[in-house]
Amino acid sequence: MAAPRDVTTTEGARGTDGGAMTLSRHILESQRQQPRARGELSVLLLQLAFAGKIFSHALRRSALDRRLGPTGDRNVQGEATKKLDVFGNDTIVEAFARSELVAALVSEEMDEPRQIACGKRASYVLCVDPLDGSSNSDVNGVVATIFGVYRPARDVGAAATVAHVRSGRDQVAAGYIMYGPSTSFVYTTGGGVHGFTLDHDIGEFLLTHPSMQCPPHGPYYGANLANVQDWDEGAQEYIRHLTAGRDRANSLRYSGALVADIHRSLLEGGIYLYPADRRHPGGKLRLAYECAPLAFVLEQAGGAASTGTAAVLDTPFESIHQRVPFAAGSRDEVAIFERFIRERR
Ligand code: AFP
Repeated sequence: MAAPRDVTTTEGARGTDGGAMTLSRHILESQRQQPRARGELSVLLLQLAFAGKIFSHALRRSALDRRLGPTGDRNVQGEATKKLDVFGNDTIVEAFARSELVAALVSEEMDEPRQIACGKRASYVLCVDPLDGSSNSDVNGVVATIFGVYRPARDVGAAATVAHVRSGRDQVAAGYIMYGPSTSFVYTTGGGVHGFTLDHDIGEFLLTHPSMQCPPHGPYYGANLANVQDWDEGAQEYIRHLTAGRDRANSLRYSGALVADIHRSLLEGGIYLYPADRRHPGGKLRLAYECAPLAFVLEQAGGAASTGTAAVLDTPFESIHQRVPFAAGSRDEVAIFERFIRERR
């Protein structure tokens, strides 16, 4: 789906007719280029943006409204759940519970897919990580919502089901909402990657990063180096390659929020790594709602995302909380990482 013609002028984002390029306008202009589109995906994306505005507002007030800290429970991953994890998940569920836009909702915070009663004939399955980087939420760090919109194969008239999602290639849209100094909405529907910034004064996401391109290589790498001794040899060799000699210009940037580190690579080049380790023999990050959506965004921006041995988007789905090793960012950096893995297997 080709992106609508848009330009970013000095006074901000404008359409070619000089009007402000809002997310709504951008999505609808993209839809017009799809003659068979019925508008459901457009409304689904705008509903995600609405949930992002709600969450952005709550995050900014979280300390004031006593929303910080743990709930005392653990999620299906066995991870301690934060109050903001629950709020983020509830916000997404509430945004889609009475809509006919999705047939099922998959979330990091829910053991099983949530079937949406009104979505019996919906074409899409929505997979989300409502709060990526929750370990940052109590320390005013960057967090994000990651989303992947899947259109699984299905019988005519039947509801789309998670069971029929084959891989990340079944996505028709993906992106993230990053809650940092500003709130960004970055998405793709297969026609490039486009970034919007929330103007809190008017409550609109405005185009600030049209047609984002991931540099083929870059100076930054992000990884939890406390685990490096548990990585396989190829991954360890790659880190030694990155840090060998003083003339290397590589700099470590690891924020604790996958999206923040990927967003940096998307804009300035670099690589993010979470290889398998002793605590996570199959990798830590989840395929359906973390790695595959970000892989779609990166590939659409000219970047790459790999498990180390295969493209993330080609990795078959086996379960909704399936984990994979993850190396993603600039395509040249990912290719070098894959070469180290291949040569030392
Ligand atoms: P949380 O959402 O539980 O904080 O996990 C965040 C994350 O999935 C990803 O966003 C980070 O890059 C990575 O895990 C951090 O993992 P480590 O704490 O093991 O480095």
